Amino acid sequence: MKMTFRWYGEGNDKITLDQIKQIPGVEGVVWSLHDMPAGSLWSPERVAEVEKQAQEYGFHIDVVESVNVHEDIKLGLDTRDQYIENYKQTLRVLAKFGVKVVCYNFMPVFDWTRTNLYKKMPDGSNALFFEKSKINEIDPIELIETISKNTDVTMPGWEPERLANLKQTFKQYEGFTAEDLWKNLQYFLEQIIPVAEECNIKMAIHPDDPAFPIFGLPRIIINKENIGRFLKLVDRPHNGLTVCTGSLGSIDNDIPAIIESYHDRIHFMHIRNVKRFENGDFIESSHRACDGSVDIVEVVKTLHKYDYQGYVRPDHGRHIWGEEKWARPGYGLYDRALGIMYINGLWDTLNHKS
Ligand SMILES: [Mn+2]
Repeated sequence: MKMTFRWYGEGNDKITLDQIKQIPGVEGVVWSLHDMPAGSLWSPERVAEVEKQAQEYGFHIDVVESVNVHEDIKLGLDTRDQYIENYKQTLRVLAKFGVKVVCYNFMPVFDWTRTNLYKKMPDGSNALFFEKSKINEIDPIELIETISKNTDVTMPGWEPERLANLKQTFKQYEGFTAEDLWKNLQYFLEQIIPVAEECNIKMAIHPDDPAFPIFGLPRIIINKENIGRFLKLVDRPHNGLTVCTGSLGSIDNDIPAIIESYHDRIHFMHIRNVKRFENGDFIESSHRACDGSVDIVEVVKTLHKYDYQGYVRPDHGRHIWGEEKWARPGYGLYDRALGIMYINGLWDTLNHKS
């Protein structure tokens, strides 16, 4: 297991590399060029800047999260080929810098979605919360306005330029089915995976968050069965997975069983916990197994059983010790650092021969 930490980049993340360096066991930063719109070509000069910054602290830049997939690719429009071409070219650029894993997702329009970014918990912390009944009532455009008013930082997947033409994008998705999305995903993979193989970059799709359709838009990377179908679309090792325990944990998935079945195709793990409620709501909790609905101990044990050599990062954390005043929602410093220590503690215990 190789421990990493997501970093939004110089000037874009209030958390510094100096702080990340002091979290035990972190070997690399998970990064992206967050200002590059989906479908654009990344330049070597920009990647070199990140590499230089990371190297000063001895961090590798092996994992990119994400190289976003342009909406036209998901929609299967004629214009998709130029964006796929840019995607391939970007992979070739990344390969020159030794990038090993590219995380991406294939969710129509919306990336991860919550109804409240700062839900107060009884202990005084607050966390990302999803209220199912609210999502059924709320107009998506209203939701975006609420989220962007709530925070002065741009969140990945919620970039203003992507969301500016939301009404038009919704129109394009009228009548669009899950099968259409599967077909367009297959088209994308058939183009991309051979280039990924040539570059030795492992593609690692992130599951949909939450793992069910919202606003009438299909979501397909949601459970064990669908992940099995995904892996067969292009049945090659470079077509692999990011297993995000929090996203898959938004519904009653048996995540250790998913790891059992597909461990040889997992290139990246996002480990975090969520607490589900009977009415379908969920809130992000501490990493501890007893604090949420996902058995994180069993997750880590299963990875250990298969001698998992891939990358891991703690995923979203709660906002604690007042950090909601400055931290990007879900991406504060403290709870993610605590999460790392929990994961490291489990891993060290499993490694310990007594
Ligand atoms: Mn995740």
